[in-house]
Amino acid sequence: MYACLFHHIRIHLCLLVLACCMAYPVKAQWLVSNVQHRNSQSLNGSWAVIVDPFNVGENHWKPIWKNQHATGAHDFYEYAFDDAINLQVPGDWNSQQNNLLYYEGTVWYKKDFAYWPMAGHRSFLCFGGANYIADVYCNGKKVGSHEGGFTPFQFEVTRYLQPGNNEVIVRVNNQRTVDGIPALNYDWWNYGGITRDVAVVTTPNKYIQDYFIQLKKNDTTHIAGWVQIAGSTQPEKITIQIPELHLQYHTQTNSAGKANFEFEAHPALWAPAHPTLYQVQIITNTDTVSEPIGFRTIAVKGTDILLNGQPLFLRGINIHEQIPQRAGRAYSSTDAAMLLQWAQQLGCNFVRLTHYPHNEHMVRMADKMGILLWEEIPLWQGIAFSNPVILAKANRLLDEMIERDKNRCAIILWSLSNETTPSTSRDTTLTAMAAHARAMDPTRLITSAFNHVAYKGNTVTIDDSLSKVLDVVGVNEYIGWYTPWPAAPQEMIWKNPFNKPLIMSEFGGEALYGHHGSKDTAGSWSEEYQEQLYKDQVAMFRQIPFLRGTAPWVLADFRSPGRLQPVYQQGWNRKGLLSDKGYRKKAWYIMQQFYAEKKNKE
Ligand code: GCB
Repeated sequence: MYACLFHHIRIHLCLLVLACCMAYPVKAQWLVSNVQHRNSQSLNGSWAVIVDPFNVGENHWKPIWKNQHATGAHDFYEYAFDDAINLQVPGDWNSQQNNLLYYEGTVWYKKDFAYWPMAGHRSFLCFGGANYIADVYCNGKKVGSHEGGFTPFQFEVTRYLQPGNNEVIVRVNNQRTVDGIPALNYDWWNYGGITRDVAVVTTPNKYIQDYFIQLKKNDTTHIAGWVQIAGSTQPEKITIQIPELHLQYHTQTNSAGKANFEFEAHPALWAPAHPTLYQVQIITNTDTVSEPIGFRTIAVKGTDILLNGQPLFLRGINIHEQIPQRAGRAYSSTDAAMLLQWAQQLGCNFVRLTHYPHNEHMVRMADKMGILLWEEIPLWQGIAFSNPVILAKANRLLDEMIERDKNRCAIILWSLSNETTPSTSRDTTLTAMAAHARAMDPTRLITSAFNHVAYKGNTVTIDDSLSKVLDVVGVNEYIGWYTPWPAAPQEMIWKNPFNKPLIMSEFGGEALYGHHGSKDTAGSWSEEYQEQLYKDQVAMFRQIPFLRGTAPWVLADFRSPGRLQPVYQQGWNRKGLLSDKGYRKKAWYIMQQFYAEKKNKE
């Protein structure tokens, strides 16, 4: 009986520890930037998985992460990776197994790999992303945890790896939580799993950990930034080279391993029409890294957005990280090329990556293709702002997004949030986040998408007071869909007391591709209604003097569990300009024409 009681207490203790771990996961540190161009071994491919709906694998008296095998006659284990099913990584589990389509819970992943540690070197396990909480074990030891489904995380595993066979086990749990970011309810599929690339990166003991290399704010003739070396307290020589520009700059780190720099340079400026990238090399005595980097400035003047000092209109579109035809998460550079080519076919020079940082392929592809980006963290409606843990989590997500993408010239806007309801705790949190993002990256613009505007007769006033902490105001409006037209579109008047550029960051309505009906009835779910809505929106846009960009909601239909209309939606949000097979709806052509006109005026 005592044994039983003891076992019971032990289970409860384990559950308590588990609850604490899940509520306060260890902050994974940013250890290696530019993972794609390092000496690395990919762990992508087939991983063995155990689906654990009641999350018993951790508190089990023989935990799954130990991956033990029966030896004695009375020995047995109620799990086995050896006979388990496999899932592809990167990839969500929902689209790979029919019975996991709606699954929200724990899945254990295991990968075996051969690795030969090199003397005088360090090893890092680098995950591009796993939704939502990941606990990582290497050869039977816990190496760390991470919370957040859309940002990278890394752990040093030098002391855990051994020559020859190695094993990594990851528990991924995608249960929604009240203090999560995003929280309990959101309008996209809760794709779970190790959704992005995994690699082991090998570096020398003293290595180039991170760097920030961009044009100085408002200055097209100086490159400025910093390089951080890990593993050294002695001054280390650093060379920054851009061979194509015949540039070679030498400097030295301080006792904290950091070197700040600024030097003259005359690069061809990166812009959508000529997305020039230069191979930039950073060289120390022990390490070298290199990657393509573009140079441009971005600024705001009154209600204008200036790219390289020139005003521009952002011909945008919202994109979810989903391949509609596959009904699953996008994860590769081929996926990124397809989504961004669609955007270019629409006439876009700008994409809002909704509602979370997309995989790194997307951002690097935008650099190459010349597409400006808005990148945001998934602080989406319904966030528990009164809980102080939210600010800490949100700042950490901002860190992880900015750490990964700060050298990508395509990104011009960091977005803090989407459709948050004004309150004291919301205002304090977003204000602190804006300051945090600016301290991390003083070169880019800060924005947020708000939906609180005041309607009076034919006048719409931007009235979210938080607009004052932003550089560019984003407004999501669904006039013609969730909000009836208060007046004829061409008679609508927009007022902006903040004297800042406005991006209409969302607008649109639903239509089932191939379904035809009344252009006057929203409930017809018809292409004709959606087409008319876009005509009306465009008519209204022409009357807004401070409008500097538009981004329809959304490029393609996407899966969403809350879209329950059994005939027209069937679990899909149908606001796409493209169908779930990638076919163009009538509204596509309205936007395409508007963008062609805008482009002609450039
Ligand atoms: C919004 C949200 C977006 C939704 C969209 C909709 O305002 O920002 O995430 O998917 O509306 O379709 O309702």
